[in-house]
Amino acid sequence: MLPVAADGQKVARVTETLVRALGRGHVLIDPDVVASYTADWTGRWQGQAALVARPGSTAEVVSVVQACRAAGMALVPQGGNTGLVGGSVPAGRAEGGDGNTPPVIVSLVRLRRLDPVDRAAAQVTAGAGVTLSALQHHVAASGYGLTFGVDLAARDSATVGGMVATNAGGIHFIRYGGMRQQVAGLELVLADGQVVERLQGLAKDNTGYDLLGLITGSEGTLAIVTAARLRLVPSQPFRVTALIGLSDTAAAVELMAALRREVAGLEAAELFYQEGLDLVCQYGGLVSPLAGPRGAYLLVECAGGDDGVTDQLAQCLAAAGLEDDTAVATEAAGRQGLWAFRERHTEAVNSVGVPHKLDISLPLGALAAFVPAVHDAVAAVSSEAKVVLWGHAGDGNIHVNVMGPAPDDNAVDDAVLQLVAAMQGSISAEHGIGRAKIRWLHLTRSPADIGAMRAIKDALDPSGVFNPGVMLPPI
Ligand code: FAD
Ligand code: 2HG
Ligand code: ZN
Repeated sequence: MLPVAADGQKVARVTETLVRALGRGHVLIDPDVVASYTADWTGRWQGQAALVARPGSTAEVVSVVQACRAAGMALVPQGGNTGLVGGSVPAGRAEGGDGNTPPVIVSLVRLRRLDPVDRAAAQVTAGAGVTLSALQHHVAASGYGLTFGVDLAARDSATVGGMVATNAGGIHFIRYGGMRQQVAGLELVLADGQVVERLQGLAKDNTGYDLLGLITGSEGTLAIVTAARLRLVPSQPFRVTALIGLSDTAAAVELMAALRREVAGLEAAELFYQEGLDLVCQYGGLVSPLAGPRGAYLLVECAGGDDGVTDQLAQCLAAAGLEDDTAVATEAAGRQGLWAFRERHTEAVNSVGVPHKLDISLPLGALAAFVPAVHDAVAAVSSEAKVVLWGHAGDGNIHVNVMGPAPDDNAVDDAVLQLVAAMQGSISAEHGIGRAKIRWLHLTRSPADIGAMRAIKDALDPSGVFNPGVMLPPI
């Protein structure tokens, strides 16, 4: 360990170097300002940082990486800081780098390059710091009838770089897949400061390992994403949203199967329950259009070239005898009103306290059995816990939020994730591993899997400067 004075001198030297490279306004050292970057969105994760660097170009990112590497300081890449597994904030001292000095947070929000939409390729190149909503507006404004296939409720803050780094899923996964399916190219800064520029967006390119696929979902542990070349999909002019009250999860799974078969433009199939709806209504001052209580709710969105999608949806709901249990909207305001019941779950839960967040996926056939089983599993370890479930049911992805137990009491997390592993599911469907899930990685990844991941980390970041303490367990 370095003596404290040497530690302070080192931070001062790196600060000086970064001020020269980035300008004084983009090297943040005031403890109050730095503190606004060191806590995560949920309030569950917070740590210490030596400073925050805000590079405004790829060359400046290289300067930050080189300066930190030379000083033996670790780096925590950060985008919109909406991640839900603690990966975007430092843990504090004693992890990575020289194991003594707190890390540098590299905020990528100033990388706001937005190239003109490439109509022929249906692609666009965006800087890592572009928010999802800025990307959506940019693509819509091109007038080419294109849109971006991934959407999520944190759209006003979540960035392209963060979404690539987490391989974000979101509400349209059922139709378009997640970020990995949209990435046609990346620009990266590696741990040794070299830049990999792969932004041509070639449809076919079998030249070696799939580096783009590997970096997508690497949670800032292998490289810093500075820009992405993203695929676009045709925007659908007609859209219908339906909130459907159902007897239970099994009925929701059955309806989803029918929708997949019979409605060509199914874009979202989102599940939630009475507890969550009540919480959202209370928090947001909203009133549900369906009389409760119901055993489950499905929010469905279908989109297509004309209102034929409404007919397809109506026929499907009629066949299931659900017309009277459905609220439908086709106008933007009405659709947004229905989406609010689903999208406001995260903020409503956070308003009650710091939740235990478990983002799991299961084979669709196991979903109906999982719901009562997870309530039982949590009740068995905590009598005070309140469980709220919701998620992207079309993808078998349930967000298990548990309120009540202290944030660092892992009993409920353990009970839920053991159950998920026993049911052949995944302990992380779309949010990643971050700091939150490391101790459970072994439940669904074998020693051979984890060994391969570690070998990749060691090869690309041998000094462990990128996001130490995230994704991989300590050796
Ligand atoms: P951050 O939170 O800043 O970072 C996330 C991770 O990426 C960290 O490990 C960080 O180190 C790394 N990182 C960030 N930028 C870079 C970069 N340029 N290069 C390398 N590494 C980087 N997620 C979903 O998948 N689906 C959802 O439906 C969804 N809904 C959400 C709704 C709400 C209300 C909230 C608060 C979050 C939601 N999320 C969802 C989680 C979150 O929005 C996503 O994980 C998002 O992709 C994070 O983007 P960000 O820019 O905020 O990244
Ligand atoms: C969602 O789909 C997000 O609402 C957040 O992925 C989930 O807050 C959560 O647990
Ligand atoms: Zn989600």
